[in-house]
Amino acid sequence: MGLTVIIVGDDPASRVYVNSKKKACEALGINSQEFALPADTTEEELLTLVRKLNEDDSVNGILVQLPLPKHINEETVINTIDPKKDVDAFHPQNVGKIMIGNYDFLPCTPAGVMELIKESGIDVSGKECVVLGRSNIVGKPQAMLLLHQNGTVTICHSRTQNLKEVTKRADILVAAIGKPNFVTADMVKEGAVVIDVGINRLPDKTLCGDVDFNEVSKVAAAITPVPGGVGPMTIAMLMKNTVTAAICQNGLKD
Ligand code: L34
Repeated sequence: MGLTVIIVGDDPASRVYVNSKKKACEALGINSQEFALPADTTEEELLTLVRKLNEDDSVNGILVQLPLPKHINEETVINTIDPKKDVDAFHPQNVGKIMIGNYDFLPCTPAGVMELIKESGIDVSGKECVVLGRSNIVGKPQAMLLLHQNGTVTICHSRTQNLKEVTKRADILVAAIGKPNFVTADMVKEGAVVIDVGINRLPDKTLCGDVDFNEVSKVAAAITPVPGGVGPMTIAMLMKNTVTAAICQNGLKD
């Protein structure tokens, strides 16, 4: 079985994440290969590579690390990946399946958040869940996964009015907006579960989440740190999806 990761250009953060993905594969005995393409790769060149990998039976999973350079249309690239090899679950066919609730893959970051919630013994059913951020990669699918677990879900975004009133209602608050220390203690209900998806690099190169950890941890019942919280879970869920892809492609699924 195997995971193929494509990275275009030399974004340092992407390099770190891709290296972690390769290391996780090694640790688990999953074959992996990497295509590191120069930043001036054309969209057509990238699409040609993806099509070739779609046809290659030794490749079970294809992951094109985002973001891509501006001249490449991410949607076109995602749409070209064979949905059966789409271990990110970004292809519209997989997104649609998730919406319906009958899916093979879940997107890695939201799936990692759900795993953290489950493993912490937190029951989502009937709870007020507030998701900050509405990206296709995290916010929207996160809301759907919380809904599947019978949460009462609200999605907040840059146009949300009275944001603090909404976040204060949350029993489970997931922050995925990409703004350092945006969520402050006055926005969080006493005893809430706070999950920080943000990975922001400060000018001094340190990492920080979307949540002011030091202050919010005083009011939250449970909170994830950055680093060492959701990020590693994203990688773990990618490994799971890669195994699922191999099982499905080899007709081993029961
Ligand atoms: N196609 N692009 C595609 N799939 C993905 O699932 C991703 N993502 C996001 C960016 N682009 C992608 C990731 O892999 C974000 N992401 C990711 C993966 C791992 C980590 C963070 C983001 C991670 O391991 N973070 C460490 C810190 C790493 C560091 O030092 O920078 C942590 O402990 O949070």
